[in-house]
Amino acid sequence: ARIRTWRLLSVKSISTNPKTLVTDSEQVASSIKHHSEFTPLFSPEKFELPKAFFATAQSVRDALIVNWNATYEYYNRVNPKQAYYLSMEFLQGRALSNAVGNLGLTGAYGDALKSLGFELESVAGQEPDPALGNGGLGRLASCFLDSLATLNYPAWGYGLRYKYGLFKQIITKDGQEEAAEDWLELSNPWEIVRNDVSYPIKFYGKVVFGSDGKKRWIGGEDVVAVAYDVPIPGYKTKTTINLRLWSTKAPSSDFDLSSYNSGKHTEAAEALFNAEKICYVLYPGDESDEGKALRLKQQYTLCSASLQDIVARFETRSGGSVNWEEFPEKVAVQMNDTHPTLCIPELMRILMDLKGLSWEDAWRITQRTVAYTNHTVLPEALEKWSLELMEKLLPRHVEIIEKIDEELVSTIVSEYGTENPDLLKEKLKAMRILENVELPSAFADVIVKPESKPAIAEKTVDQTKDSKEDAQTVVKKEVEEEETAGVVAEVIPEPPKMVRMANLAVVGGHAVNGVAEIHSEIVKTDVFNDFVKLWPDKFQNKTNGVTPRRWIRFCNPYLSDIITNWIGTEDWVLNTEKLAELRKFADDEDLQSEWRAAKKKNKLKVVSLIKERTGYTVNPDAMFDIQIKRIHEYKRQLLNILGIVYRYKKMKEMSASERKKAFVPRVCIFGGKAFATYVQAKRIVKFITDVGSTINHDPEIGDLLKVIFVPDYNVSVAELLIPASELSQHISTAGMEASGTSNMKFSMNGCILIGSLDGANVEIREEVGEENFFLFGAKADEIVSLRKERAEGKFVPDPSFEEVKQFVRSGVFGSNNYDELIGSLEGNEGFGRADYFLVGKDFPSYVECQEKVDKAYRDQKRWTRMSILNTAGSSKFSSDRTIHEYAKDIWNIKQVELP
Ligand code: T68
Repeated sequence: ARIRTWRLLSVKSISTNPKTLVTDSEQVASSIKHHSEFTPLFSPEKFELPKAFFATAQSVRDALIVNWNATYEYYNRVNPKQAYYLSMEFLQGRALSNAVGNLGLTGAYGDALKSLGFELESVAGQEPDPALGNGGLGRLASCFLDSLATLNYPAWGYGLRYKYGLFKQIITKDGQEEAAEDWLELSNPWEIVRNDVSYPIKFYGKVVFGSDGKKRWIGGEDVVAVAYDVPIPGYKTKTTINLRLWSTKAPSSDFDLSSYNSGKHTEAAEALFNAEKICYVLYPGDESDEGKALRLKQQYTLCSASLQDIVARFETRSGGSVNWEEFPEKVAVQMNDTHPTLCIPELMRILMDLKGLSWEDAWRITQRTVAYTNHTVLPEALEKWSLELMEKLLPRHVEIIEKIDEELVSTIVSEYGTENPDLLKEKLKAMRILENVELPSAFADVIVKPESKPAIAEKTVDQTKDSKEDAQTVVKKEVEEEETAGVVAEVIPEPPKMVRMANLAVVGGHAVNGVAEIHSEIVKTDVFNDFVKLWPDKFQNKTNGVTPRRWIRFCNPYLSDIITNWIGTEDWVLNTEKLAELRKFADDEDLQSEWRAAKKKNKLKVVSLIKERTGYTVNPDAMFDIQIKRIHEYKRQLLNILGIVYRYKKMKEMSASERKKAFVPRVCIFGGKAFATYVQAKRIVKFITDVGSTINHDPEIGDLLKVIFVPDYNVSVAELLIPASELSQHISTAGMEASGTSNMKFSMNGCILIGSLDGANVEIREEVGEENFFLFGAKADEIVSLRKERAEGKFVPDPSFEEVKQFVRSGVFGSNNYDELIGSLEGNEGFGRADYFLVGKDFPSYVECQEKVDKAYRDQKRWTRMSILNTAGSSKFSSDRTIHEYAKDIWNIKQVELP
């Protein structure tokens, strides 16, 4: 009925009929003009770029809505099993070029805008980058949506509509500063608010028994989650799926009119603010208790609203007869990392408390429905929540989690028996969901109580929530804690009771997957090894992928045209296996020269970007050497910049002519945000920009070396940099990068990688051929013994490493002596663990490898061949392949093509 009403309305109110796709440029132009007038966001007298963007977007949105409605209507009719991808982050990037590209309307929109006096590219450039994500995990979610739509899989994404994105990064002489990213300031033309789709979300309160003897949760604070839908078009298909983002508001009764009228304006609106602030920012600071509670509220809002919506859809589509056993045959829920793990107790609560199912039935259904993707092996990045906080905020969920924990304890006890109490104790400690919590009473006498002090595990710093302190500070504190413990034992506080979300996700889900082969192996042999012994079949690998639409076809039209011409079809955009056909032309001189010309055009765009964003002028004929990713110690931007410093020192020791002979000119480009409270990462940013200021102004060096930090790295910046890259750096300490996805994007665009044997690098190297990949550094299985050697003082650093540190300390890069930064590589007194990320260990092999890079680059034929073979070997890394694997091995969903 809703669809019928909409059609009637649309015919009356829109000048061009949007029921059929508007495909010719005249109609497109009239639709754009129509929106500039009848969907106004700006005053009528002018028609400038910002207005052109919004009018164009609104016109494209009409087309998307037609397809969205058709898709929704069809799925309602055939009721297929549907996958739901729950993620706290979606890094969508700009939507306009992607949407017109997927609709096959780039030409029509380009011509239409021309007739109105605009260029499509400049209009598209007006769109703010929605920064609803922080890094690879969020971008992966967006690539998956593109593939799901393109491949006609019935699926939706669910996330939160943050009013402000992550943050805008400003680079000053003091390093990184953060400012609010007001991406919704001018409104978001892609979203469709569904005022009729909203759900109550409760917090706090208590659990009571209802008249039926069943438990009920009476909330103490109520908010409402409202749906905002973002249509996700597939490439060359009518299928348009949905990204449903929740925004929170107070129930309408919560505005206190009498307080307001008595002059207490702020108090009157308090409930409104309390509700709305849940969706203000991605990763609100969580140092304070309020901050922690807010983050937990965000996670619960995502889980609760999405599951209420999914359950409601299941009931509607079941018609009059709901059979809950069929729920897992209609619904697959994928949890993107542990952030949506509350899905497990929330689905249990809905099924038991609201739908009346027994514990056993609810548990079986929940387990069959949800699955968990792990994105990190760093122990401190595995999320934990304080039990105390959770008990206050979500009392009913804690009861459910306690029962799941109790059943797990029972499983562990029967698996390991009680004959060896030490072993049993160890396993319980490692595997339980509740940490530092007494055993459930039924098991109290089975073994002794848990230790009062947790063992000090090896720790590093990762990701966002755990990134407040750098590695040394963490260690220093641990040492201090240990010392204190020895002296006055009675002051040791009780260890905090925690809920381990990863353990809950593993226990509650039917599948657990890592995101690259090496990572999934580490997940099995290390992080979740104990669980693998219990449930070996749960564990899988799903190597990440990226969408070839955004990441080559649309961001690199020059190269795409060349590929299409040489392969003879544009099918490769959907069937990336066809890229392999380029192999046979890798030495063809015509292809090689076209290939280089495309690279040059892309480099010229980056020359302008760099000029505009940093003021520096760089030489487009130099090698573009790029490292773009979140700033993190394990990703080792420090290794890269120290390599550059070493190169600079060597240059300075030579005469001008020697220098020219010895080094290939390079523009070394960095981009990435450091989490606002991650001190060491911010030091690294500052150091890179300091090194840049010195080198870039050194007249002896000129075009031979430039160091650029592109501020405010985001998806749109990546879309410019990746096509222009010749060398890219993926140089994490082996075993620490789960997969990486930019490595795939670079390789696809004919960039050669320098990398450690880590994450998806391993598989990329296999696919493109080891001679087309610059490998260096320690292997994952050597890391533990290398760290031990380092800690025991047995490691003798290479003289080159001593030399580069000495050079930094000498003050060439300003008055700062970089004590903390360089100290972290040494394990001096007070600096805790020595060089945890093994920068010093890998430095000589990195420098040597960079020499090989220079040598290879001098031979442009060889280099171009390597470049072509990278693109040719990148077919595995399409997210289409990844999504087919999830669909088959985890979700059990089938493609549904619209008639
Ligand atoms: C990334 N993880 C992995 N995490 O680091 C990367 N974490 O290797 C992998 O390719 C990518 O996931 C996709 O699988 C992240 O991006 C986060 O952003 C994050 C955010 C909050 C808390 C923890």
